[in-house]
This record gives sequence, structure tokens and C-alpha cells, in this order.
Amino acid sequence: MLGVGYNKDKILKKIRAANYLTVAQLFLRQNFLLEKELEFDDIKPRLLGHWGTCPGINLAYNCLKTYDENIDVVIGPGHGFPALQANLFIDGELEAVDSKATRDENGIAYVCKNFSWPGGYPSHASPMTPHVICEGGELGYALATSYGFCLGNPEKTVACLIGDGEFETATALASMNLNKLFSGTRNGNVLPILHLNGYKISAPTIAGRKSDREISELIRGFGFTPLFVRATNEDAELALNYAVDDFKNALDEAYSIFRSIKHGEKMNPPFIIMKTDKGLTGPEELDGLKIRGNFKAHQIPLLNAKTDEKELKVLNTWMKSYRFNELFDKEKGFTL
Ligand SMILES: Cc1ncc(C[n+]2csc(CCOP(=O)(O)OP(=O)(O)O)c2C)c(N)n1
Ligand SMILES: [Mg+2]
Repeated sequence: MLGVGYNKDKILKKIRAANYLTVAQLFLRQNFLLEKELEFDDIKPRLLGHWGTCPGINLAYNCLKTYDENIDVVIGPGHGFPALQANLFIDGELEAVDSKATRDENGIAYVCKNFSWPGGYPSHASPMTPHVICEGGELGYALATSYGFCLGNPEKTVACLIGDGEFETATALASMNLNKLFSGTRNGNVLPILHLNGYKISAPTIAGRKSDREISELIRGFGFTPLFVRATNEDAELALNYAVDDFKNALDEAYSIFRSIKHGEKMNPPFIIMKTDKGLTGPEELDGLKIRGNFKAHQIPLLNAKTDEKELKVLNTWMKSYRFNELFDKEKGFTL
């Protein structure tokens, strides 16, 4: 039954585990369980990848999959691959196609070390990723893909995460009109989720500069019912706590609208606006410059962690904040 297994504690733990493994993939070549304080030697020689979008992916993915185990999730920001990979690994989907990705200490080492590593995994989602057919990284097609996926499949529900930078591409914006060509009874349910983290690479997004009211009216103008999820509290753990509740309410509402539409009622389909700080749960600042909630969270926030004592310390504190030792046991595996 939809929403019945929506256990907030479990979801928050899964998000913490996914965030930890995301950061571990980005930075570590050894000492993956943080059994001792990080040293320069533990850090990958070349730091490549994207952090900023990942905590939002981890939040959405775990709320969606827990609410509806049959939901399909399409992720526009393919640069958030370490987040997707972390979830596929935790849920055992990666192991199903790659026997080295065992859900134990060796598997953690394998997945983390091989992220963005010669001969290993790429830095973006790719056909090596379960369920992924396209090379990730080109923004804009997620929403059109989701509508195509649901054509003639009334039993499908697909959630589609769209970055707010992606939302500025011609393709994504034009795809906002596709709901007008969609039959609520003959086709599946498309649930778009705008990830409003305010930034794209090195600049603010247009949507990030709009008020909630302007965004709501824009989304309403495209023929959707806007629903907000907010992970905006100053305290990162509290932000996630509130957001997981908001997600439950938004999904209750979204599925109720889908049901009404299936019964022939004329209603505007749901559209979730998920507001998060970019790089939520990551370091807040470095040398007086803001990272969390700023463009500096986009790629690798501590680029000198391999050579700079201070950055290494910040990374150590950051990784410890997820208390991964409470979520994974060497003998028992994941205790989520
Ligand atoms: C079509 C296209 N244009 C440009 C890029 C380069 N690019 C990579 S990430 C990114 C920013 C994405 O911002 P957003 O969608 O807001 O994702 P976020 O990382 O903020 O979650 C851009 C423009 C791309 N990948 N695809
Ligand atoms: Mg963004």
C-alpha cells in the first residue's frame, strides 16, 4: 500500500548513508569506513565530480522509493551520479549487475575507489549504471523522457527530478507543455520535481531568484498543481527532518490527484517544487567564503583536501557528521 512503509527514521538513515557514500566516492581512495582520522594519502589524486546536486537527489530518491516501491525515478542532473550510485549500491541493485559491488566492506571500497577512476566508473551516470541507457550529463531531456515512458502505460508512475539550471534549457521548458497532450486515463502518471537549489555551475538560477509566489504561478500557468517540499532550515539535519515530512504530504496529495484524474475528474496534475540549499549537509564555508547554499558547492568543495591540512580537517569533520558507523557494521552490513 502506498505510503504505509513511510518510516521517517529509516528514510533519514538511508539519506545519511547515501550522503556519506556520495562524499566517500568523491574523495577517498582508501580508509573508506573512516576507521582512523583522514590522511593526505587517503584522498584521490585527482578530485573530479559534483557534490552540490547530490544531497537533493538522496533526499528525493529515498522519499519516493519508500513511499511507492514501484515508482520509477528519472534524474535530469546526471552529474549527480555519485548519489544515484550510492542508492543503487545500498539497495543492492548495483550488485545485481556487478558482482564486485557486494553490500559489505569490500563492496564499499570497490564502489568508492572506482568512482571517476581510470578503468572504473565515469563521473556521470552512464550505460554502466543499472536502468540507464544514455550517457548522462546533457541536461534537458528528463521530462520529455518521463512523458514518453508513460505513454500508453497507465499503470506506471514516474517521478522526474529536474535541476533548476536544467529548467532553463529550451528542451525542459518546452516539455512543460507535454501534460496538455497527455491523457490522464490512458497514460501513466508523471510527477515532475523541480530541484530548486538556486544555482547552476557558477551562477544563480532564474528560478532561484523568483519568489515562491512567482514560481507557484509559473507552474500553475503550465497547468500543474504546485506542491512545496522545503529543506531550508539552517540546521542541515532539521532541514532534512522537515523535508521528509513535507515529502509525505506532497506525495499523499500528488497520488490523490492522480487517482482523481484516473477516475475522469478534470484536475491539474501535481508538480513538486523541492527547495534545498545546494550542497545541503556539506561544509558551510571555507576561508570565509560560503559553500553550502552557494555555487561553490557545485563540484568538489574542498579541492585541496589532498595537500591542505585545513581542508583535510574540514573533510574529516564533514564525513564524520553522517555517523556512518551507526549505519554500517563490518559484520552485519547495513543496519538501516
Ligand atoms: C545541455 C547542457 N548544457 C550545459 C551543460 C553543462 N552543465 C553541467 S551541470 C550544469 C548546471 C546544472 O544546474 P542544475 O540543473 O541547477 O543542477 P544542480 O547541480 O544545481 O542540481 C550545467 C549547465 C550540460 N550538462 N548540458
Ligand atoms: Mg541547481
